[in-house]
Amino acid sequence: MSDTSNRYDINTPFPISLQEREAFWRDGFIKLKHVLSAEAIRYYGPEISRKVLELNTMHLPMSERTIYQKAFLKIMNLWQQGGIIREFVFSQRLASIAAQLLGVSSVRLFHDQAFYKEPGGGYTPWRADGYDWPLASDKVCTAWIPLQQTSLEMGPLAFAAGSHRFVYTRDQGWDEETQARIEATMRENGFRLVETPYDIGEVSFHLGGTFHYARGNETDQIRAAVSIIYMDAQMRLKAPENAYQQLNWYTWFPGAKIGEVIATPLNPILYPRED
Ligand SMILES: O=C(O)CCC(=O)C(=O)O
Repeated sequence: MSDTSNRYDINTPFPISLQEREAFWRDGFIKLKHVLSAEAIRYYGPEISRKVLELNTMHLPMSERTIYQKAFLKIMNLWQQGGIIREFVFSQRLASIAAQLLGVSSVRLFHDQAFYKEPGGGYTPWRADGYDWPLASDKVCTAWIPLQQTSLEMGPLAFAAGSHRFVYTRDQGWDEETQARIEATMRENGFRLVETPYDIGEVSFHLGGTFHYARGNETDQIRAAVSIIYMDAQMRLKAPENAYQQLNWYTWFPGAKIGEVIATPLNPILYPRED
């Protein structure tokens, strides 16, 4: 383990209480303050941002982009860049929180993604990612880690509390009319919208089935965030039920076999650390 991860305290335990675990499974998400220190964000954040902007291939003006392209710049599996970015994604503290919330003894990496919402960037459409994942159980969660204090005006990740067990169609459009319809459906089914700012170092964790969205970035500052998706280390691949699941199998689990534990080189065990 490198010295810098110890210096910035991203590997020490962060105990989750029974109440927090119950709230996570009741609401489908939880927001936790003080998971990372401001120093850690200030140390890892600029290097992640440098890499995201270096790897970004989206240079169209906002007015010429699709709704999805307006929402964010997206770079995937940043951990493969190595160095301190890998160190960040491999944080023991974050992975152990995921394991505690999921109630499993060990978690693997599913994948990571950077979501950079530019100034004037549009809304992140409502979605529940689990529809696209060929996973045999619900023991999978996403840590959403903003790399600055994130006000409402910047577009913090927001959740429909309790929506993780709601069965809905995956094939929703991304236009504003559809967004309003999904939001109304969430409301009608009693799923409270939780849309609140994030303090520096605050991190949310949500289940694959939880509906979430983010409003557009009305500020002149970029809203930088990294998602790390963790799954039970014993997670098995299920037979894909749609084209998205098929694509995600080939992208994130190349070579994994249906019915077997997903353990490709792209899915290292993150907690407990093996080396
Ligand atoms: O950062 C965003 O706007 C979207 C993030 C997201 O959808 C996720 O982490 O699952």
